[in-house]
Amino acid sequence: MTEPFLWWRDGIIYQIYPRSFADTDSDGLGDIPGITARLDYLADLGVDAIWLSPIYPSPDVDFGYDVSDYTAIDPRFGSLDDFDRMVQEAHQRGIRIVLDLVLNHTSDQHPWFKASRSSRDNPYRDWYLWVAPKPGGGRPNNWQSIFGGPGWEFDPETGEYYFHMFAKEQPDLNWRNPAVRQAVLDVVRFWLDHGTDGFRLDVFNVYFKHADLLDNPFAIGLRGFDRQRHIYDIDQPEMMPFLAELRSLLDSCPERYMVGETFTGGYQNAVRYTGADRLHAAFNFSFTQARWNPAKFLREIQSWDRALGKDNWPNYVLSNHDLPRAATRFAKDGNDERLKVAAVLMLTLRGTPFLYYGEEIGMRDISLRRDQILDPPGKRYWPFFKGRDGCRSPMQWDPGPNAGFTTGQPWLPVHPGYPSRNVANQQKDPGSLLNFYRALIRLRRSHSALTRGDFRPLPMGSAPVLAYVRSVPGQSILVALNFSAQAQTIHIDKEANRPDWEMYLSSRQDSPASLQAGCLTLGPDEACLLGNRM
Ligand code: TEU
Repeated sequence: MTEPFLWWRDGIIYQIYPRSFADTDSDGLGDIPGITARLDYLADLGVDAIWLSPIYPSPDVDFGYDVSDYTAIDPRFGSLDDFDRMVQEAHQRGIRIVLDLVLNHTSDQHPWFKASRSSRDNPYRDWYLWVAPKPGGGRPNNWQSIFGGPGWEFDPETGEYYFHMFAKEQPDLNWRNPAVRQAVLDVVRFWLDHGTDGFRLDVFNVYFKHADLLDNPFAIGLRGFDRQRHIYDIDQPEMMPFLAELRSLLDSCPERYMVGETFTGGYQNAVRYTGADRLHAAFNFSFTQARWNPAKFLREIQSWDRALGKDNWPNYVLSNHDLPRAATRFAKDGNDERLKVAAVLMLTLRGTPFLYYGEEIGMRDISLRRDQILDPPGKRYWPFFKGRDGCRSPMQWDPGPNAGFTTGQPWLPVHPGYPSRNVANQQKDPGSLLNFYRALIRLRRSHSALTRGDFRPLPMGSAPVLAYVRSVPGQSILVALNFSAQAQTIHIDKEANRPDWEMYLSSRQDSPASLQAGCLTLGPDEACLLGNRM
């Protein structure tokens, strides 16, 4: 019996960075009514869920990742009523809502922290990590902030340090305090009650710190943060019972989902946090680091698959709000052909694909002058690291002013290439990346081999090609991806012996790959799918 469609396993999750998606009140920031207004676009594209980067009130030191109220909507994004309407409209279109929960730290403007810092005996004091200076007056230990410098900030008013893994305006919560854990579960319940289908947990494996606040040992690395082995400030065992508690809360409602952002560590680390009493998934960021080389992609796919085993479901990410976009990395020449190859890869592997807004039209990062940089680590580390603003520029909807994103002044510049690269233009062009995504997603939806099917890579020798077969009983799909700009002929004798392979989709509409006597000849940068209904 075929299993029914399960949105987070068989579907596609589309990440929206709300302040850059669509602005309806001309303040230059995207908002929730803007997202609601674009749900038809998303439904037409074929996504099954949207993950929204934080929409809670925030002083924006880290652009929403510093939350000052977990159970409200930032007024610049709209109201709770707007949120409820968006959820309802999304659900009517079969689109689920995933919210970003940033629970390792709050904003320093959160009432919890304001109370906590007000005096040593405030009842909220123990909600954060306050520690007295060492006898000589020094910091409690050597822990660092990922955004630069020591992780401890001295508060002269109360004479103690507090810890912050990110900016000093993002104090870390004290997860060992049961009141904090209870408050967090109440937040989750609040959003479940508002119809939220899932959560993305920001840096969840940083929540707990070692109780004795021991110094991290030395490691070789570039930045201060990388010059330590993070054995005492990350990945503490107390996380497991909490994940189980959170999971049982989610499981009390049908088809809820949580995906965690494992901060540092590869698949070994992700795997231990995934399972029936843990997360549904931990992000696989390996494609965000891979070079354009089919062997490297295959190695990552197989390592993750093997490590996750049969019981856990993989996922794939090419871009997000913290990293240069895939188009910037892989298609520097402005040509979208490689992006079609990347699209096929993402949408035909065994695993949940996460698409980042604008990926479907091949949006590239913007480049900013130093005085335009807004992102805290970008300001701190320029020119070695120019920050994360580049991948957060406004969505390019049409060729009109500000790409149709806002009638006001956009909070970040729109990419100068928008008059040609935008949704409206690509909708009209049958050969566009956007129309290719739409066709591919339709094909994926109508073929369970592409979601639930087995994954069997075909041996390619040294050819710069990745080819594999996905199959369920009665249906096989052969995917072939040419990672080079030259035509490639590959031998797929065993597969090709079947008589009725037919071309389902090729990224080269004009001259798709040809299959003759067990040889498949792919054009330059071609991605194609052949189907077989035996
Ligand atoms: O990201 C974790 C994180 O700090 C890295 O991805 C970081 O962006 C990178 O190393 C560059 O320094 C999450 C969020 O995705 C990110 O946007 C937030 O800034 C961060 O947590 C703090 O909430």
